[in-house]
Amino acid sequence: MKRLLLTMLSVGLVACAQAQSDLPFDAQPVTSFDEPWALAFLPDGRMLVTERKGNLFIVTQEGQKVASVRGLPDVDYGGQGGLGDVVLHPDFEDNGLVYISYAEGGPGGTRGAAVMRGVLDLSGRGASLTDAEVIWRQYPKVVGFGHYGHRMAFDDEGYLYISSGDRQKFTPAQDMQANLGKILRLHDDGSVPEDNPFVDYYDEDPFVDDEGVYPQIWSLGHRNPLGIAFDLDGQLWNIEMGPAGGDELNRVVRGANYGYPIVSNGDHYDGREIPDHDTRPEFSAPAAWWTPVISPGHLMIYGGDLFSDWRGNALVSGLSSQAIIRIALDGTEAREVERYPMGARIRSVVEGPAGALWVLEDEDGASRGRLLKLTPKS
Ligand SMILES: [Ca+2]
Repeated sequence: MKRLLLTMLSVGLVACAQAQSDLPFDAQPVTSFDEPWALAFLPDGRMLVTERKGNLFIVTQEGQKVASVRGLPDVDYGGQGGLGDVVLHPDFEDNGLVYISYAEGGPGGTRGAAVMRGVLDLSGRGASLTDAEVIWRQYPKVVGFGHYGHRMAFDDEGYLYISSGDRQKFTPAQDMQANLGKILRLHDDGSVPEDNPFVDYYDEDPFVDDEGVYPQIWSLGHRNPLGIAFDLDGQLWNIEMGPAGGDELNRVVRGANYGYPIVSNGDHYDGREIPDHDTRPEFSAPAAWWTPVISPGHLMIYGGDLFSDWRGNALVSGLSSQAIIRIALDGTEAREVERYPMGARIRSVVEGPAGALWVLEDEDGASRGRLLKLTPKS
């Protein structure tokens, strides 16, 4: 409730400062979805769009849903769970590989995120995911419906990064025997690169064996990292929901520990204090943080020419803040420069062909799950 009140206050202030007519873009509604979550462009200019209940659509830029992709896994829909992210393999045009993330059920009412890849077969009627295989899973599976994280991004060398939330269990973010509350780095088939920072961790800790998930870990101490993206220099950033206050944008460094739940610039929802980052300099502090929160749903870095002033900026999708937040990145520094009120919870913003921005609204209350196309105001 505290978060809600603070957010309503901040939205009100922003809305007063900048009326809709002042937005630097036109927002054209294209179509709408049932609880959409992620969007990725195919080389032919069409889009893949996920819906949380388990649908993956192929959609034209005019908004026509030309196919619902078959061959998807059963997803554990509920709470924050369901079908999540979708990304293409960097060599998609040769291998047709598509990666999806989703929540799956386990024994005893447990759940966890998983990543499946398969070949997108567009040759027949409709579309299907063939030769599908699960290449990664959250470990351990736990009860509860929140903080899956499960965003994905490939770097220029073809390594796959996965953000993994703490599943609202706090301590796993610091537990090297769990891959919760981490960012993982994998080969495209889910295997572990030998140069990952913690592959030899069992030499350092007598209480772990050499069968654990720690070789996957690239960075730790994350809460619910809902966006990961590489900037134009190839540096990885992540955005994550803080607890009551303290949403974070982190410059993600190999082997770094971002301190959650030991430190946070927010505090627990029940009012208990979490020491701020500046009390424990051994943990990496965020490059930018927000109280009142913005409730980030996704992160992208703009690389296009259409919004030419925004090149190299980060764009954060704001859920409770109902805004797109533009952030200037400068080496290790990050600074919010502008906030665009959208009048709906924003789940994802993606750069499309020719530099237009494609926005997925969340579907919750007055937010209607629309797909919008943003172009500079003419
Ligand atoms: Ca704090």
